[in-house]
Amino acid sequence: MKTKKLLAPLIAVSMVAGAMPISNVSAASNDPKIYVDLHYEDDGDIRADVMLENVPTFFTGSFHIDLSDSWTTTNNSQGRFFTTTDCTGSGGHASVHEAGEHGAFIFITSTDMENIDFNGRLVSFYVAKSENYDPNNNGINVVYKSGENFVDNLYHSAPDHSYTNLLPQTLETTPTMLGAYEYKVGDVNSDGYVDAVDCSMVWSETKDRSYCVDDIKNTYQSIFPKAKCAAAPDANQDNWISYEDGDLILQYYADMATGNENNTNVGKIDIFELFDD
Ligand SMILES: [Ca+2]
Ligand SMILES: [Ca+2]
Repeated sequence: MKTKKLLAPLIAVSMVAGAMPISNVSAASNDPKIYVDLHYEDDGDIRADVMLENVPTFFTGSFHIDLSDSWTTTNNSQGRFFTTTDCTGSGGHASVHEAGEHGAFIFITSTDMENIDFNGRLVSFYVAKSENYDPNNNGINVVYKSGENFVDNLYHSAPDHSYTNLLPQTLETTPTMLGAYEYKVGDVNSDGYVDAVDCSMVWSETKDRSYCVDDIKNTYQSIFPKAKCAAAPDANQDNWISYEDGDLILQYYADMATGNENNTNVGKIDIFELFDD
């Protein structure tokens, strides 16, 4: 009976849960950074979003991404290797090319040689686990490469048509991805189910306080000892573990048990990237 009473006001709460999950890269700093954000799509494809943050405007650029031995580039189930979206509207274009067995090469240009703000999701491509997949060594990072006929760069042009390469300084302030951890949203004890046990674990730890996922990314096991990562208890993926996340977990469990639809991200497989920042 108590449960029934409790569930009624939760419908309004669960409506916010469909929002795009925010990145777990620290937002505190204004340093320029380029990083990869991994997502499981509903059909099981793993999408790698190439993200730019606080990078000054530039007019052309190219850089390499090291997928580590754990990943290879692949086509998604619709046969697409990459998708370019966000920068297209601002007069820019980005493309992804295979670079060796465990690498990708990104090429970006403005269509009229003008400096453009490319921040946000630059481009996305698809990855698959390699036969050497190692969950403890699977970071995907931008690397600086140069060769006899090329050098990786992000070129900002000055009014006198001189160029500055922004890439070295950007990589200096970009955090390194140490690992990417698969988890089920809301599965706090990592038993594969999102149920009342997970709900009670969240409620018992959040009676008096909330936890920022970023703050406990290395120490979460002292609070949620069996969780696969700090983000697992964060049911609405707002970067905070709070009492409401327990509510959403219980709502999900109740919906599954009663055959109701649940449109939140709870129960979905996601990937938490651990950075060294
Ligand atoms: Ca569980
Ligand atoms: Ca939350």
